[in-house]
Amino acid sequence: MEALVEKINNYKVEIEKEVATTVDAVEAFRIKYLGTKGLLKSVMGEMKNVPNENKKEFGQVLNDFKLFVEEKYNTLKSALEEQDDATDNFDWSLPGDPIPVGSRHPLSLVREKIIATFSQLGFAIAEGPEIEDDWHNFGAMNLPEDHPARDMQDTFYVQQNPTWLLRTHTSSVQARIMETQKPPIRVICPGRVYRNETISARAHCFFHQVEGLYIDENVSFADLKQTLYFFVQEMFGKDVKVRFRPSYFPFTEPSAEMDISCLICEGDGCNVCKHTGWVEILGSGMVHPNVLENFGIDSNKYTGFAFGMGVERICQLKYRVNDLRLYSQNDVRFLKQFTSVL
Ligand code: 2NM
Repeated sequence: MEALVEKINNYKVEIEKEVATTVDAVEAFRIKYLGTKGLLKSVMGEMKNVPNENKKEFGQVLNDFKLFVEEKYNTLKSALEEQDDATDNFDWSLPGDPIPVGSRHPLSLVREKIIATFSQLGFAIAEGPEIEDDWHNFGAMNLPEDHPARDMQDTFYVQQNPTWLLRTHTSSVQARIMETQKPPIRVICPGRVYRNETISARAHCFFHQVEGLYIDENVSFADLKQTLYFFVQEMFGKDVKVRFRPSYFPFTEPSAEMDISCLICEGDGCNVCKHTGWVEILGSGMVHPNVLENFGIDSNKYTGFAFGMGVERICQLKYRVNDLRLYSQNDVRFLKQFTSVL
């Protein structure tokens, strides 16, 4: 027992003198003293040769020794790390870690392009609340009380207060503009809108719109056509053709839907245009006199045109995105494909 303790003390003196200034040397120290076949293990093995009455005392000596070796190892290791920081084992000529730049969301790109185009024509940009009341979303827009869009099946109502709803179009923003401003009014309203639909490739419970409104004296259907023609040329190029088809909206009279010549088959007929050579891109019309009068705008003095388009729809035609769900799934493999300039 005495001899063993002395041997351990000698080891301590030896170990204290050890130096290790490289990663390899520190690792060699660990293997030599703390490894599975190292000195500590073999000294521990001496326990079986110690008489029972001394086992407790020797146990303490062993424990001290173990702590001593571990402490020495930690000291060597942290000295090495400090030295590493200070002396530059680092190869500064290595290339840097690339920082991913990211890219704009395709809907943002298209929305910004729409905004930029109408800005050129002097349209202001307005935003408004996504939670609306019946008046701004429906009543002021000339929708009768029994219009199916007002149905719970089609519109999300706020449970705590069913006089509130999630806007179904951004016309509600235009309602707020007409409420607070006098003609001339020239504004576009981008924003998210909500409709109660079962989610699929072709429908979602929300989508994005840009609606436009222009009210002044002598605003005509010709102004509407030329404005929207300018827009599609900016968005899809000078070669695109347009056509207007009569349609119906409660808030416009007359109303028209605008088609553009199919960019995918150039009019020859394909799946996207359902072999008609034309694809629908937006709805429009002359603002209904009832809508103007709802805001105290004299419909004998003023006329206006309005239009509404789905950003997803434009994006689908521009980028051939065939599943609406891709826009909100945040899959980087999808998102990173879009260039940041439109
Ligand atoms: C559309 C189609 C046609 C529209 C009308 C108005 C307002 F405020 F003047 F009444 N805002 N937006 C409108 C007209 C929207 O979306 C397909």
